[in-house]
Amino acid sequence: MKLYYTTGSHFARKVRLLLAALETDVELVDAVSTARTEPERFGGNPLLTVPVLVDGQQTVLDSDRIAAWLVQRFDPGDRFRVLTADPDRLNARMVLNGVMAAEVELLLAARSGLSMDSRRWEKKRRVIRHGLLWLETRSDLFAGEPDYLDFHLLACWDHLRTYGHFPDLELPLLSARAARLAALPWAAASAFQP
Ligand SMILES: N[C@@H](CCC(=O)N[C@@H](CS)C(=O)NCC(=O)O)C(=O)O
Repeated sequence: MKLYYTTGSHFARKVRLLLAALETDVELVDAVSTARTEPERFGGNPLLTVPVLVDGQQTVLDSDRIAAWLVQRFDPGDRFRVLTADPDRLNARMVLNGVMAAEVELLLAARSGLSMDSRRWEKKRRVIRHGLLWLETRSDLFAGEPDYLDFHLLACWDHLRTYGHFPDLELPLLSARAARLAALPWAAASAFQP
């Protein structure tokens, strides 16, 4: 089984955290730069994004679909609630995915040499801000044993901190949860390497 990823990808990190939690090995294939434009770099993904899982003859695109695939194969009891249908947990995942996507746009726009003062980028910065504030008011969702929603939080949180997009906000409840997650023994292996 191969996972196409980059060391800086937070969408890939969610999957790597799940793999670590499931104690499941995978061969990591580093796409190196998401600026590349050959699908082969991305496990054949025509959308030119990571993560991509190749499991035998089966290719699985998109982090959450990869997570669902892994759980169906390796964790039928779904210990990390990947397959939950709870609308509040799914909304929170959606918001974390949206915050991560907004940050990708900011990072890649800056790396592409685009002017960063356009209203479009200001909106992306607002998405990050509003998203984190929205999550802080729902921090009761982040409680008990860590699950796949927490993997979203850790991947998103660390990435914003590492790449300098963390907004100037007080988020004490999320912050405490993120610190607890970062201390998990298997979290360090997938830490970002900017
Ligand atoms: N919905 C996708 C998003 C994947 C994604 O945007 N990955 C980023 C890296 S974190 C990427 O490869 N971006 C390349 C690009 O947008 O050109 C998922 O969950 O896997």
